[in-house]
Amino acid sequence: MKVILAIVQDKDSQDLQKGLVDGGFRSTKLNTTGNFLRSGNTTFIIGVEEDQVEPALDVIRDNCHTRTQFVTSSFILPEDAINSSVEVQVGGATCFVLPVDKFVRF
Ligand code: 2BA
Repeated sequence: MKVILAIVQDKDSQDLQKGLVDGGFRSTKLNTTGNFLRSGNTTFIIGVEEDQVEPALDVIRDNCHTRTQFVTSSFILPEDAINSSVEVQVGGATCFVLPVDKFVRF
C-alpha cells in the first residue's frame, strides 16, 4: 500500500474531492498553508493499493491546474526596498508518494 500526499490549490479542491469520490478513492482533506506564499492550500491524504497510484495521480492531474500568481517582492523579501511584482507559477499539484508499513481500520 502507498499513501499519496497531494498539495493542491484551494480553487481545485472541490473538483478533486469529487473526482476522487467518483473514482472510488478514499481520502482525507486537510486545510494547509503554503510556506512561501503564506496562503491557504489543501492537502489530500489518499491511501491506495500500489496498482492504484497512477490512476489516482491521473485524477489529480485532471482536476488540478497551474495558475500564475503575482506577489509583491516585499511580501516575499521584506528587506527588499522596491515594491515590485514577482510572477509565481503555482500548482497544479505537488504530490508525494510514500510507502505504508501497515494499514488497519477498526
Ligand atoms: P507555497 O510554499 O506557498 O509556494 C507557492 C509557489 O511559490 C510554488 O508553487 C512555487 O512556484 C513558488 N515557490 C515556493 N517556494 C519557492 C522558493 N523558495 N523560491 C522560489 N519560488 C518558490 P508549487 O511548487 O506548485 O507549490 C505549491 C505548494 O505546494 C507550496 O505552496 C507548498 O505548500 C507545497 N510544496 C511545494 N513543494 C513542496 C515541498 N518540496 N515540500 C513540501 N511542500 C511543498
